Amino acid sequence: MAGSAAAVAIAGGAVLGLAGPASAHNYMIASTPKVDGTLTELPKSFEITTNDKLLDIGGSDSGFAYRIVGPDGKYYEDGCLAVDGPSMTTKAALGDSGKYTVEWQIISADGHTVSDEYSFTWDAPAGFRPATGQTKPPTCATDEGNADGSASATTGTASGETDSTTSDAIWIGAGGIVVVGVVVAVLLLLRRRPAPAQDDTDED
Ligand SMILES: [Cu+2]
Repeated sequence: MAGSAAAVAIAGGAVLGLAGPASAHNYMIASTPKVDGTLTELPKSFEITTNDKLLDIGGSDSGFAYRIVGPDGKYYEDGCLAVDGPSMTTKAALGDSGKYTVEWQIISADGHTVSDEYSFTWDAPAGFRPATGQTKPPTCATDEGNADGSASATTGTASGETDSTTSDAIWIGAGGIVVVGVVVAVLLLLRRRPAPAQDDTDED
């Protein structure tokens, strides 16, 4: 259904000589820590911000992933992630200093999956007690008694916004078709009907 709607919108745009609606994927515009940056303090949360709303259907975080991989190849994120508008956050207790990798996956506003990774350097402050990483990506534990509630605060408004964007495109496309239809109809009428004789002219 979305496919045919998009086809209609694109056809409408094409008839009018316009480009079809842009369908770009979300891309990362900011992050904590920064790409190739150095952390000297453990951030409250790790965050990736993209250029557009994330598609978090029903607030389920389905299709999203956020991993903080240590120099030892272990996973340091807590397994819980929160999606809010264009951003995704998670918490991680890092281990020893060294080079870490952030692996992330999000669902774009257009429903497509985008994933990438980047690295940062962890320069632990004096007295930091390194956490123990997991050999497998942890799942969000809700029974450990320290759930911070941020994951459950996730809302699923992105899908609604995307729907309205899609229907905007449909209406724009449909409008184009209607305009073209009217123009064609008028042209046909003008061609089919010879100019009526005006009653007060003397063209003969
Ligand atoms: Cu896409």
